[in-house]
Amino acid sequence: MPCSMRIDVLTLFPEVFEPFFEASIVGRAVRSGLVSIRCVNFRDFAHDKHRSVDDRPFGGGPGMVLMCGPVFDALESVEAKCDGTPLRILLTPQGERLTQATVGDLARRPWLVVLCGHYEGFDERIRLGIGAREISIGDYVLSGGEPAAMALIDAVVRLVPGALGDEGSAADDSFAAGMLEYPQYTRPREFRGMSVPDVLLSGDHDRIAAWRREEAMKRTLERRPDLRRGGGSKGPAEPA
Ligand code: 6GU
Repeated sequence: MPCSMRIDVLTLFPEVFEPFFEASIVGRAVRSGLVSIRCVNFRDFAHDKHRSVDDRPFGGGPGMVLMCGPVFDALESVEAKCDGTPLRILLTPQGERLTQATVGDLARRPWLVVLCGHYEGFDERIRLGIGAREISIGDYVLSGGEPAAMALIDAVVRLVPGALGDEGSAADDSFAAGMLEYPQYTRPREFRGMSVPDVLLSGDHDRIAAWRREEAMKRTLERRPDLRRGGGSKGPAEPA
């Protein structure tokens, strides 16, 4: 299988990605050569003998700020290794919130470079200078961009054609059609007094499809009415 996507991850913690890149759907896509994923450590591009990558903020205040030098050098080194221009993604809680629509767009790009921030964030000149798409995975604070990078990469890789065994399953996913998924059951037919709905055992594919559409709609209206109002790309609606 030809490699249809390349992803470079720039991070201070490459080791946390190793098991993730080997497991499940992402692992299988990597092993089959469908995607190629590499990690680069900002620290390998530090400019001093202490291998510093961060420093105290000008103007004072808590925490440390990721410095320009190692970030620009790491980015330029990664991009020099390959022809073409990647889409740069800066993971930050200040970015646009990630949605399935964005994931679908990213899955069509041949090359992504994903930058994970840490500490109190990036020097503002990194943001200004690299022209990245800035993405957040939700309205809560993570200690760093690494879990966000894993979420984004998982969501993107499963949409690369061939990554899922059954090509139908991505189209059925929650959010793919602005709907949550219908309930699923497997054996046994009865568990602790709870039975599988009869329709699923009926063998009548039209009735099963109708039941699933109805359950998906019921669940979506109950839990995420904002998805039906066309707010799916923006997350839950703001309270009035
Ligand atoms: Cl991308 N980074 C951090 N540090 N926190 C987040 C986030 C990203 N997305 C949601 N919270």
